Amino acid sequence: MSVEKLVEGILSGKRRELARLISLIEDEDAIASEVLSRLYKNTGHAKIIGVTGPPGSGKSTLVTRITTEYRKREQSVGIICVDPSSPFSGGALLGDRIRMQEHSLDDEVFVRSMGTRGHLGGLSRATSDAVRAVDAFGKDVILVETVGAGQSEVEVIEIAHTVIVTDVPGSGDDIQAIKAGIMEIADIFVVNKSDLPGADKKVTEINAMLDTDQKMGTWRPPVILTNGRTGEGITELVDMIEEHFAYLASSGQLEARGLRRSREELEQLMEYKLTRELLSTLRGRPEYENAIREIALRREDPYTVAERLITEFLVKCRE
Ligand SMILES: Nc1nc2c(ncn2[C@@H]2O[C@H](COP(=O)(O)OP(=O)(O)O)[C@@H](O)[C@H]2O)c(=O)[nH]1
Ligand SMILES: [Mg+2]
Repeated sequence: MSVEKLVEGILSGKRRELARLISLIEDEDAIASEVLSRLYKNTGHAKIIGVTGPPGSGKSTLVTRITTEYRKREQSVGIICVDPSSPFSGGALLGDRIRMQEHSLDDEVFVRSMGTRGHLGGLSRATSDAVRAVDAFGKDVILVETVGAGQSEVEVIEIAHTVIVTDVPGSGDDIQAIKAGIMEIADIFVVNKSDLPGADKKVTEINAMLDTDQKMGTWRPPVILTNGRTGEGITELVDMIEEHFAYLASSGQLEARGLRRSREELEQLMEYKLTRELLSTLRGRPEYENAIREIALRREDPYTVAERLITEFLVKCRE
């Protein structure tokens, strides 16, 4: 499929072309960057919501429920799922699959799970590119589901405007897990499975933890009780997402965030391309290979050589 056809297809709302682009993104195909570069000006309209938390805490169920609520509010929805254990990627319980089907017939909902092949760093890059593709496609809201565990999930979640961290009643150890890094990224806490014993206790625990948080800004993350099975608390949750977005806009953080992300992305791309460019011109050159030998023989040191090579490169660039 040509770049032209993909760009036009996506901008005119063709799901097949969007699905194709996401596959190209996953394969790190060069065409994907070309298409994304063409689509960039059409992005930046979607509200991006990250949902993270331990496996089995009800993320996929909540994502489905949130989608239903946004459809009621006449917003179109995209779902990107980075949870390998997710119903969207096949590990479904029958009930979840049936619930998702209601959306699979809805043209205003696009669901896609990301393959877990490749490196996790690559996965987070691929996820943000996929979100960008869905954004250009024109979805009003994009939900990104990831398992809350390592650093890569934290990175993935950085693309979201609003981060929802899910938890369930019981298991006091969870609180420790949350403290270890997920805590700081939460804009909204959800205690799901409110039908299970200990739900109120969990809410109190999280609130107590928030009380001791020194680094908290002007937004105190609310803790919301939900029941994924009945849908209780979902209206309140979506109201809170909207409130958080309005807060970001009115506090100037939305704009600041946009600038920060643009800078990070540009600098990451330049770093990558510059390094690749520099190394491809140096590798194989006798003086370069010789310098490496000299370093190994302790007749040169890598600090000085790196400094010299970069200075030489920059001087050449300025000529
Ligand atoms: N009892 C109870 N079970 C729930 C609730 N929400 C979701 N579940 C169930 O919890 C299981 C895991 O849910 P899932 O959405 O797949 O969790 P995920 O791994 O975080 O995406 C499924 O069997 C759901 O039906 C809830 O509010 N109460
Ligand atoms: Mg899931």
